[in-house]
Amino acid sequence: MTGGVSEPARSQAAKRGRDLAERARAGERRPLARLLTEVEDRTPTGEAALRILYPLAGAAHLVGVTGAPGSGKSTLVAALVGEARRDGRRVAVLAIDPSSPITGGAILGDRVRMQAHAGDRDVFIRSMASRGHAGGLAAATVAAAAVFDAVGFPLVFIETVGTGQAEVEVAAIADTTVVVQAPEMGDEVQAIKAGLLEVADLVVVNKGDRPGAHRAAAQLRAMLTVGRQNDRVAAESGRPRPKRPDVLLATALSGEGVPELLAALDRREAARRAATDDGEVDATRLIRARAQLHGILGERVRARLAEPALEADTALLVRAVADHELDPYAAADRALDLLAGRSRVG
Ligand SMILES: Nc1nc2c(ncn2[C@@H]2O[C@H](COP(=O)(O)OP(=O)(O)O)[C@@H](O)[C@H]2O)c(=O)[nH]1
Ligand SMILES: [Mg+2]
Repeated sequence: MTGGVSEPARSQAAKRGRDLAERARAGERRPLARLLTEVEDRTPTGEAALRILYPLAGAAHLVGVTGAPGSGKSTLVAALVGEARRDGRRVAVLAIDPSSPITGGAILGDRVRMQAHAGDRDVFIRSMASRGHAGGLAAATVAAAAVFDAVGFPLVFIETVGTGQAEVEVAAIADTTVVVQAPEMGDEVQAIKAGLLEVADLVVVNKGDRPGAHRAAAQLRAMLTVGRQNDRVAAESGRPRPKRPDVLLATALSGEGVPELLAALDRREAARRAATDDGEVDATRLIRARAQLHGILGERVRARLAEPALEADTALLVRAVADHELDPYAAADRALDLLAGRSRVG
């Protein structure tokens, strides 16, 4: 939207963005909440703030937590937050809610589970609607996580419901992705169907207190071992080697297995750091950067085409597609030509 913003409005937004960023960095919670809204809505203020904050981000460990509804993700995240607080770390939680942004029952439930941390100033819990993001859900999530990162949260949990493709994509942009399974309901099959195991770095079989939990973990381990044998086939066909996650057992309600899970997360993050320090390319962070760039590009293109100079020509292109005089691909190419100043439509 920045394209159509006037100069005074732009400098006003820059000032507000700077102010919010500074106060959030000083630890103020309300400016941080405001900042997240501005960033999520992709306002000029949000953009101004992100421009300041982005260079300060990059240090946090982003942990995606995904899995079927009811598998215990929120309970597990609350337990992980408690564990991380024991060693004094500040923790942020981004809960991506697929239902309505305000009345979502899932989030109401999550609030209850996060209640233990309600009075803790070093824990910040934020929910985000999964629909209606101009640049895409992945881009909005990355932007919000970058804010947490830059204002001093070294650990950020991103909880998504592992049902749709968008949610799977969001899981894939985290540094480490935890897929949560519950022993009932033949969940291991569900995870395969949803493509979840492909993005998993760690699989947690939660509800270890329930019958069948150990067996579910054993089945998953066996299945992933078979997968390992397929790696050679993948390598020979030139496809990237799929992830081969470890399987852990936990009981989020009692906290059993939670310290081990946090330790496993910390080990993975330490290994990732060591690898990048050695000059290895971090593929996940490239995917994350691409999601951001593509999200912003799409938005910038739309904004430019809506500017007075190109508005009429863009309308002609839209009309031509509607009348089936032009296919939408050709129209998109012409629109890009317009942006490059190479041609006019009419
Ligand atoms: N028995 C048992 N129930 C659990 C455990 N963890 C979570 N639950 C319950 O499972 C239900 C769903 O948990 P929730 O964290 O909201 O799942 P989410 O939808 O994946 O976020 C709640 O009633 C929890 O109390 C556990 O370790 N054992
Ligand atoms: Mg939940």
